[in-house]
Amino acid sequence: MGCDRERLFLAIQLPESIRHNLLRLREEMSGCRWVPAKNLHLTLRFLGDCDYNKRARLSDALQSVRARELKLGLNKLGVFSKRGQLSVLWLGAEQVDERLVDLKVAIDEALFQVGFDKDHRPYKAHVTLARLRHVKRGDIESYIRNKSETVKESFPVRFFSLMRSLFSEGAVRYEEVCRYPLDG
Ligand code: 2AM
Repeated sequence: MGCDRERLFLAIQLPESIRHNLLRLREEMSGCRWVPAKNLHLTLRFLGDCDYNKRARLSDALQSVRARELKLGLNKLGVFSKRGQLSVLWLGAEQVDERLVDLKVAIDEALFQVGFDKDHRPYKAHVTLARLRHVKRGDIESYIRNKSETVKESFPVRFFSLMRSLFSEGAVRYEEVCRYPLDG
């Protein structure tokens, strides 16, 4: 392996059936860019550009993570804003499974042990559905009102994934590098 850098993150991937179900949440909305279905995931930890050394430490740490299988509910829509501007339409859980929090804590602790910084941002478990840079607030508010009752997905999570983010031909693509099983 060379010394090249890779942009990495840890995520729970959504099963194909859920990604398929979520397609019905899409509708034309001026200024809204929907995330391609195959890219939908829930980030556990963004790692950024990692060189060979960092990847080796990462791999050791992730092998040591112990956490239980969990159930991921996806039943709540919301938006994030940045500096007063809408940025993201997200799908998350009304009530987050405690085991998801335990998994996040176990990952952060294992990474800290091998020299990664603490994750300073408060963790908000979510799946990014769309980028909203040019959407009117009223449009997204009425979209959320209309759709909220229709999202009731949930699925068992038996592993988490180390993902690589690639950019080519003007598009972002995610590739699974490795899977880490959770305890049953
Ligand atoms: P987002 O979807 O909410 O933007 C891969 O880029 C994943 O890592 C995305 O799910 C992204 O979250 C998340 N992520 C977290 N922090 C990031 C950052 N500083 N830069 C890019 N992506 C980040």
